[in-house]
Amino acid sequence: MTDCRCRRLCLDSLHTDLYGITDESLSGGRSNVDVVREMIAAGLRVIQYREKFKSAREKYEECLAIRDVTRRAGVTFIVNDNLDIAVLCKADGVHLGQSDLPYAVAREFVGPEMIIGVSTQSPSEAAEAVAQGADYIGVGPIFFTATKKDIGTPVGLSFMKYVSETYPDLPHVAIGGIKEVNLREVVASGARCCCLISDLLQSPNLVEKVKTLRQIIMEEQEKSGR
Ligand code: TZP
Ligand code: MG
Repeated sequence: MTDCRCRRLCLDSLHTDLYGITDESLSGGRSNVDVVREMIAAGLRVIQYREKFKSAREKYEECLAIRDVTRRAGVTFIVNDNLDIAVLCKADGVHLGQSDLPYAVAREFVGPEMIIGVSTQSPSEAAEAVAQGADYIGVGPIFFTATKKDIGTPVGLSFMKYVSETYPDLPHVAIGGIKEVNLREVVASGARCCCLISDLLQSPNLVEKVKTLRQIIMEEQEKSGR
């Protein structure tokens, strides 16, 4: 059993503007734990551990440390791919791609409390994720990105618009090739929550960068009357 923070609190935290994801290969020598501390200092409410180049042991140990700092800060902690590590480190949630274990199997494994997010790239994948009970969906890759190697064709802004109009109350995370320079168009297409992995991790000052991104999101949401 996990002792993840109250499911209700975690679900509420998904209605946020920026979703943080780690990637040590893009972090300029900082550890994932250091980056998580910076994300917390910047005020992010949801942070996902995503690490493609480490052993299960290393990932487990990092997740334990990240669980500790996120719990103290009251920040929702999600683990990408690894259900076992998510449960063992008592994360608040897991994130599943389309080639990870199916939602129903994952739910059986992690239990009823944990948040489960599912990546989607098409209306049919979104409909399936929603029907199965996903707590939030990933929407993307919106644009081309070099950060994730196994992506198909970018889905573009039209899919973001489709998701925001079809599932207005379902938390989502727009992802893939989003940067400060194109963030306005993503938000104008209906995105309420965005993830910018490389642009955030490679910025010289993460805390200042988050302030800038939040300002852009707020301005664009105001323009579209949200
Ligand atoms: N899922 C879809 S695209 C992507 C993931 C994890 C990578 C996004 O990285 P970036 O650097 O924000 O383009
Ligand atoms: Mg995955």
